[in-house]
Amino acid sequence: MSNFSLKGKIALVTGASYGIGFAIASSMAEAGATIVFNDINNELIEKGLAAYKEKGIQAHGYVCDVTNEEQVNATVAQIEKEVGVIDILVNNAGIIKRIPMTEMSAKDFRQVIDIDLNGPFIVAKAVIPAMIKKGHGKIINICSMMSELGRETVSAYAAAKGGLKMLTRNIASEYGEYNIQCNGLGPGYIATPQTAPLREKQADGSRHPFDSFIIAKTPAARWGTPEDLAGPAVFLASDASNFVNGHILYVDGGILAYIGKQP
Ligand code: NAP
Ligand code: GCO
Repeated sequence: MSNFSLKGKIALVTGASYGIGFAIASSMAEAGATIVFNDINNELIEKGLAAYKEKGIQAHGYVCDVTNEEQVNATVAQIEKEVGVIDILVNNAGIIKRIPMTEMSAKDFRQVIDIDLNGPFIVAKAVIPAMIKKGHGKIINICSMMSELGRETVSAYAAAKGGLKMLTRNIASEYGEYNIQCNGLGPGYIATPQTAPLREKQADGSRHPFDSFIIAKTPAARWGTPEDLAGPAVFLASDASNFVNGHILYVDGGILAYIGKQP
């Protein structure tokens, strides 16, 4: 179907030198888009560029911290000059800190909110004006199971991802009339460096208890892979989703549908 094609589109995927962002950007390139990504230092950009090249993708990489509004504005202006106007933005850059709430400093809490919630606000704000002028735009915010659920140690992350769900709905509400669709993509538990500590083998070689817990809590009975997000991301970036706005598409192997196994 031609309306799933991203041919001629320019996609900016934040924090996409590896992990979920890299897989999403690679799938968008496969669908025909030109890929632009950023990360926080040159080493990551070089690593990312090499990984894209290995897949036959000619990506454009920029050093830019999504929490720095001046840097983001300058980078978006540079991308518009060097590559073109951004048609698709994927707010993927994010961090997590797993600390019990009563032991967490306000500084750590703020840092998570800054990267995971203020970052998407700052980058979306920078790209929307040109999208309005161009007459269309797609913004995909990478949400989480924690946009809906809580669990011990992730208060800041859950607050940020819950906020990102509502920022998604608000961007859709505020800019839908300009033919801008803003949707969320909510990955379940995906095997990436971010979740590696939750999958570390125990000293006796057995599974980490959290690893076993996730397998039991997921009807698909496995962790997701970054590639599981590829098709849904291309859908939300393409004309096939032009009347889908303010929606959060959970790609979680069924976690949110499931009450869990009886112990
Ligand atoms: P990851 O492996 O840690 O990758 C995140 C990327 O964002 C890294 O390249 C990171 O760079 C970059 N980044 C961090 N802070 C940044 C900043 N201020 N400016 C620009 N880039 C920055 O994480 P992932 O698992 O692929 O996750 C990607 C997104 O999906 C995140 O928003 C995450 O919350 C979300 N998510 C992940 C899962 C999961 O199970 N893995 C599930 C749901 C949602 P550094 O290497 O320097 O940190
Ligand atoms: C955690 C996890 C998560 C996931 C993800 C779930 O510690 O519970 O890291 O929160 O990475 O966002 O969708």
